[in-house]
Amino acid sequence: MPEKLSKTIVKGMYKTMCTIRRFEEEGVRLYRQGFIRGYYHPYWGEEAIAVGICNALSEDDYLASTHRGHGHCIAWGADVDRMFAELLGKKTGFCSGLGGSMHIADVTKGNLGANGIVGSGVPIAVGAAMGAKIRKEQKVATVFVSDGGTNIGSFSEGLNLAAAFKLPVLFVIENNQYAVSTPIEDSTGEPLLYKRGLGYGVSGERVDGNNVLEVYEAAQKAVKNIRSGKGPYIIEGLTFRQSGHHVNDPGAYMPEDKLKYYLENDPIKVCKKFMLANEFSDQEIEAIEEEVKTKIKKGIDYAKKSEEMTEAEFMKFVEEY
Ligand SMILES: Cc1ncc(C[n+]2csc(CCOP(=O)(O)OP(=O)(O)O)c2C)c(N)n1
Repeated sequence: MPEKLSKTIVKGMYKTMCTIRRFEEEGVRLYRQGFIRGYYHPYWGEEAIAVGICNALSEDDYLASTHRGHGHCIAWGADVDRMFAELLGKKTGFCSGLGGSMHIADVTKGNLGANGIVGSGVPIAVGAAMGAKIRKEQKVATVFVSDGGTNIGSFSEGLNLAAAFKLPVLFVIENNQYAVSTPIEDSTGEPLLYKRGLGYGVSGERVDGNNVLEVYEAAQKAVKNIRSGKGPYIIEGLTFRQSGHHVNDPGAYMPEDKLKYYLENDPIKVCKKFMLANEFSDQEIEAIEEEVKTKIKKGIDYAKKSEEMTEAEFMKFVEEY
């Protein structure tokens, strides 16, 4: 094991990545079986970014997420029982089943929410960071945004404000190379998206978004600098959306060779290869995967057995808010 890493950390990161993957596989199955309404945007294939970043953060920090946010919430430590319950519209879910797949939030734990409005996590995180700075708290607000989200005005405005006030914000660009059916090369003249920050005085870097250890190392360094008052930073993780935009999009416009490359370099495969070369046995890895399977099964059972809100309970929310 390389000096800077411990076996426990690697095991934890692998377990969380497997949890996200299984959550999505089973979530999509539940969607297709008619248990989940609305849209479903799977995070599979991008696990290394959420997990590498969140492992470098602390429980007191803030998270702002996207419409593809299940992985961010799980990496942040959200209970999968309550996440499945939210997806199934049950009152035991994080938002009593009223938010669904795109709006999982737990403000009591600093998770300021996934969000269906592209780019909207940016002002939320920047605002949270400003609050932390005013209160003299050492918190970091992390916002995940995908390549399409970097073209939204709030991204530029947020970068500018964060830079001007040296706010503790970590901007994480998940460059999965597609915004619905638009490939990245059709939406920007500068493929290195972290460079968007340079005009505002915000530095950044691109890392291999399919390599959890690389993401984790960059995040550790960035978080340390941000916490010490050096202001915002951008980490761009290059990855690939492994299927269509949402469950009902076959993604036929995605080039097969590119997809094949990224499936072969899938973040879970990459991490497993590292583990087998560094002190882990097949049996140890299988044991982690079995533990995850059991946890996910328990989560689905919990969600299915949970109740939906009654009409009277639902109306109370409408009247109160
Ligand atoms: C402000 C806004 N514009 C348009 C949409 C419709 N929409 C939903 S997801 C999406 C694409 C987002 O692409 P990207 O930010 O790259 O995220 P990805 O789906 O690749 O994770 C669009 C255009 C929206 N939800 N919000």
